[in-house]
Amino acid sequence: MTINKKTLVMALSVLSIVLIGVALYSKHNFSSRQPSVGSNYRSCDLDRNMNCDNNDLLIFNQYLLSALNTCRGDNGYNPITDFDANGCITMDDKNYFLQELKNN
Ligand SMILES: [Ca+2]
Ligand SMILES: [Ca+2]
Repeated sequence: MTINKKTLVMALSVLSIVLIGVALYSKHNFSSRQPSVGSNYRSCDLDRNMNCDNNDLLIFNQYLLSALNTCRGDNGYNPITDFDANGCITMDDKNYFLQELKNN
């Protein structure tokens, strides 16, 4: 791929617009900043290190042990473990998790 000057200028303009937007956005939200769940992390990245790996599998297994066969509203229900979002924690959720892990 060849990058001509016009493309480069356009890319730089887009980049600066994005940067200004980000700057304005973070300034605007500075006082009311909240951690937004699942914004930059994949759902299989349970320890939030930007990677889906064996550590996440270990964490998932721990969650699963305490949450297996619970449904929304039950004691021990953990929505992080509900990968197919059907409101109950089953072995299906583990399969979904493993699939997501494999797609890493
Ligand atoms: Ca991880
Ligand atoms: Ca489920």
